[in-house]
Amino acid sequence: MNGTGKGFSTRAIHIGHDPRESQGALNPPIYMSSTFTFDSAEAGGAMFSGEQPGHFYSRISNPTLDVLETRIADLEGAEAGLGTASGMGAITSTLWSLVQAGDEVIIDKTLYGCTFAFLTHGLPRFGVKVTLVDMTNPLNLAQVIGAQTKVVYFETPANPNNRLIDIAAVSEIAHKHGAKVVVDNTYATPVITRPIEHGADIVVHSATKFLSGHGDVIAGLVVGSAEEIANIRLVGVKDMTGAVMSPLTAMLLLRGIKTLDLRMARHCETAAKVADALQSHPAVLKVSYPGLAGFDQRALAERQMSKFGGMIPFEVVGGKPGGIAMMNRLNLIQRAVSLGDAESLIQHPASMTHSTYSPEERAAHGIGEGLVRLSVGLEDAGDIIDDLMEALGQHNSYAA
Ligand code: 4LM
Repeated sequence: MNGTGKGFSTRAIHIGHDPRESQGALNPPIYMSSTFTFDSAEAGGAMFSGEQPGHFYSRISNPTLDVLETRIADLEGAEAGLGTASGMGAITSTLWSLVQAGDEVIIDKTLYGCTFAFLTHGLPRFGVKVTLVDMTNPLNLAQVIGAQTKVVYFETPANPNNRLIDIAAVSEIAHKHGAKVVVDNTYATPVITRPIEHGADIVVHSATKFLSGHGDVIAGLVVGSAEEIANIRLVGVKDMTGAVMSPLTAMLLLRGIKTLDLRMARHCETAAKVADALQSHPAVLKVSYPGLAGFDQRALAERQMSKFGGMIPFEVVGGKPGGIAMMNRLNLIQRAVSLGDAESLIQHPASMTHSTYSPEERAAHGIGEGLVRLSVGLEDAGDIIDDLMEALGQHNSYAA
């Protein structure tokens, strides 16, 4: 199907697969094949040298992944896409392709815990300088960026506290200095924000989350220019990480993405109701949801996001013990890391997803010890709110 002029859901369902090319199969076949045969030894050589297109080994490309990669690139407004074994596979394969010893990467202060660990503990071991900047004010970036800077990296909204970064403002500064902008769009998904339209060069995803939507895969995706994606495929994934996505995972992601628009609408609609209910509860100190009138970066949220997401970080009276006790009283909402699933999930970043930060780093980066993070699922809003209100209603022992 030619996607020109077609809406997001139509493209999410059709782009990249023509049933007539697969014996009429409505869904693309799952090519569970590690290797592909050559018509002749010469043809094999020509594929290896890049002179002849075609699949020859699934660490490099696979027809089922082709469909997914075409689809996510289209939805993000990019030229090309790449599937990886996990979100961390997407992030590490991208950075290993873009930097070498002596280069600098500038990162925002708030990132998913393992991304933070890779960037601040991993890359510097190989001679890459990593500089942390509070990019909520893009002028902070302008003050430190230099000729050594090859990559500017951030999440928006950031995990776990929903800080937002102005993609257009940061990209303008980065490009003036010849640096590439890499944005982790896991939280927003292309339904809410398409970073490339705002000036970013490369978008990475933990597709494990909203894109899959069903908690049944670990997967990652990268999109960008055809040239960048070829580089990340042939250097990052093929040689540096080997973080290849399985064709079965690609199929499950294609299934998830068909309903992405519908699911995001519901996640966001319910999250707005839940954020409102939490905010009015006396045992809740702070709710950081971009859809709330009192959200710190409300103007940027309205400019950069078409909806406000399914993630709600909040703090209850009583700090960490108060938050943990409240989590333990929940019955419907599941205590688990990850996000974007049909099931509502709750976790405590300081002891779980962000335990890779030291307490001092968490304090400096706006990740409170008492913060709990709710991923609002697809259950009925009233049931999610009832569960929270019941857990919070018994919160008197922590009242100030
Ligand atoms: C979590 N997150 O927060 P894989 N980028 C972002 C993420 O939130 C994550 C990854 C990358 C959580 C996992 C336990 C913004 C993960 C890494 O887990 O490698 O697919 O993605 O709960």
